[in-house]
Amino acid sequence: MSFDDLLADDGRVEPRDEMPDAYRRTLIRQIAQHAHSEIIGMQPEGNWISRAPSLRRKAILMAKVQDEAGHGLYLYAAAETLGVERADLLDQLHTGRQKYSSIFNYPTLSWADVGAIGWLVDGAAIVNQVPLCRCSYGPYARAMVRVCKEESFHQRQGFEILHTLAHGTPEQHAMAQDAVDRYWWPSLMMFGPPDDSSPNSAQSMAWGIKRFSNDDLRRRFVDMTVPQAEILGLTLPDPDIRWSEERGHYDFGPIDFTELGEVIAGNGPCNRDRMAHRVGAHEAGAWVRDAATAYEAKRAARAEGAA
Ligand code: BYC
Repeated sequence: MSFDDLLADDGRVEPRDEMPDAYRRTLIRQIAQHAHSEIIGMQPEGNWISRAPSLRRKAILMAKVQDEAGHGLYLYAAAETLGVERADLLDQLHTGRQKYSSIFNYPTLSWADVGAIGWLVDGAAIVNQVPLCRCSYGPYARAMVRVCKEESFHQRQGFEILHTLAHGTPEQHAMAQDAVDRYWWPSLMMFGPPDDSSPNSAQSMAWGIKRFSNDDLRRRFVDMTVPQAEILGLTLPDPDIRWSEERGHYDFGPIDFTELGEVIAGNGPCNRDRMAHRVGAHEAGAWVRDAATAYEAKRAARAEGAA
């Protein structure tokens, strides 16, 4: 079946199928940036592993951060089915030629931030990623199924942390509120620029890579989150949020997209630290990659000798 027929039939494009170069390039860009976001996303939460308030919290957080590494792994593997090398993708991340999500350039100042990331950031990730389970490219769509299951656990652990704090002492409640105040707007920015200034959306939707626009997903996230904030007993830092009977959605106030532009351009609060840490970790891990390569060469030589 031709590429166009396959898309018209809502079929899945597989690695060996013919596909336009621009489709391949768009997928490599999006999947690689998604993978980079997963591994950079380990840093803000990793910051709290040693200071989590109990052994139980520590074990849960370690498992979550480890899950993010796994998500990066599935996604780099999905990108590799398009004919690129993981080492090249990492090089593009390290040299600033590929992006990662803006959200991971904000600091985690208190334990409540771990809760806010789980509730809001993983919540936004789920809203963005559930439709990607139906993405037209098979390996990406299949990777997303497992990622979404794990993200939904992450979102609940964040909600539970915030619920505990919000129902604790006045100081704990204030800490939870402060985290939500700082993470709310950056979470809305995760969905990308508004539709009328999103250069990639129209083509990505025509190809069935994106199933919904940035603004549609952002609206869906707000609709899902407002009632949850009420259950938590926390206030979202937007006085304009109110239910619109007419639209059947919550209205919300204007988003400062100049901030998103600045963060994407490398000028967010933590961009430099995140990249320095990432590049440092990569360099420190060189001996592991060398050892794995040497071991594989030895194993292959042995197998050849035995044959
Ligand atoms: N941050 O035309 P647009 C996670 C870029 S992982 C940075 O709308 P597109 C998690 C965009 O790349 C979260 N850059 O683009 C992990 C484009 O630049 P390029 C990551 C952004 O691709 C660990 C330009 O702006 N999720 O949740 O159609 C722990 C114009 O934008 C951002 C994914 O990657 C941003 N926020 O739509 C916890 C999901 N927004 O590439 C949680 C998959 C836009 O042309 N990706 N840009 O140089 C997507 O769904 C889409 O790529 C986006 C952007 C909706 C993000």
